[in-house]
Amino acid sequence: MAHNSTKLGLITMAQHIIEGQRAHPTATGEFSWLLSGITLATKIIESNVRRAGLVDVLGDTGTVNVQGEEVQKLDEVANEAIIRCLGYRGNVGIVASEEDDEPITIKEAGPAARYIVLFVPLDRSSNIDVNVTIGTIFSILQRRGDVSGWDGPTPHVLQPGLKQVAAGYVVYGSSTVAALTTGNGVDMFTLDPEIGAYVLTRKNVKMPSDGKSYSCNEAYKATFPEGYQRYLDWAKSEEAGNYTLRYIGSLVADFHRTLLRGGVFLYPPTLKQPEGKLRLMYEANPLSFVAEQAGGAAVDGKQRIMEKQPNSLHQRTPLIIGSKQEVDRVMKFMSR
Ligand code: P6P
Repeated sequence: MAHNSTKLGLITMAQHIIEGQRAHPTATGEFSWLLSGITLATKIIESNVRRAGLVDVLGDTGTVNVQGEEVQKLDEVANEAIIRCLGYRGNVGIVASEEDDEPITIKEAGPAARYIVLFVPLDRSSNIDVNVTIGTIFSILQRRGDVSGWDGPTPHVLQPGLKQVAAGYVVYGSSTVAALTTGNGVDMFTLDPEIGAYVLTRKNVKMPSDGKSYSCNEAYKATFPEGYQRYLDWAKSEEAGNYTLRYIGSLVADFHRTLLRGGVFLYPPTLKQPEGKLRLMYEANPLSFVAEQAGGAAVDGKQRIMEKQPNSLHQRTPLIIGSKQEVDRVMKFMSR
């Protein structure tokens, strides 16, 4: 093993993806080129996150986005970084951001328009003001082959999660970690600030099949549908035995912990948001792809998240995601 200071033993994300593509003779380097656009943008985001307070990126911009949320200065920095980095990749035809009302068409047709990238530039960015972990989420689709002509980006964007060709997230925590799936398991990469590269640190990550931990904002429990309330009451009962509650309020951070430690994350329907709060296309779908590739599960209380046919870019969904046994257990309380 080469001495750590030479770092010759390391495998970067780009190397790992290219090696993975060698297993697919039809694959071209363009997919790894696309992903390097995303990782470049997250390095720009990370450098701003790490210097928040030293550079003027804290606080809000005084504007409200399509979600009705106050746009934080870092939201704009992150959104701009991802759109610019993807715009120059030469193979991304459409980008769709949580921050923007409509998808942005970069290229309408041809090989340069092959990929569609949906993303949350900076999830729960308001947590940056109190130094709490935040994250970026991305989902990659391909243009539909069964749509002839061009009637705008929407028909190509509104595809179920099962059509994703890749998905992942970056969690800006005590270290900056990227989790990625291209449909052959989940790998994790840690950003090495000394060389500015994401280095492979966990291969073929598997979510524990169970876990006595639930992650949910119980402040809204009284307005959850009864099945969820029954599950939460059970989890606190002697019969369940020693469940813990862990909730950071950043979806990426709560999911990352659930992926590594097991347990279940729930964001049920509430009185205020009867469809749920989280967005199907660029939050639930990408994290569900990662969860399932790691052996976990993700449902909306009725059906598998990735089978849902989206009707609109920003539509919301209830989300129950985590260890297979824990998701199945929650679902049992739905049907009682
Ligand atoms: P609440 C961020 O706005 C977000 O959508 C997710 O990051 C997080 O899981 C959720 O909100 C938390 O919502 O209602 O508990 O503050």
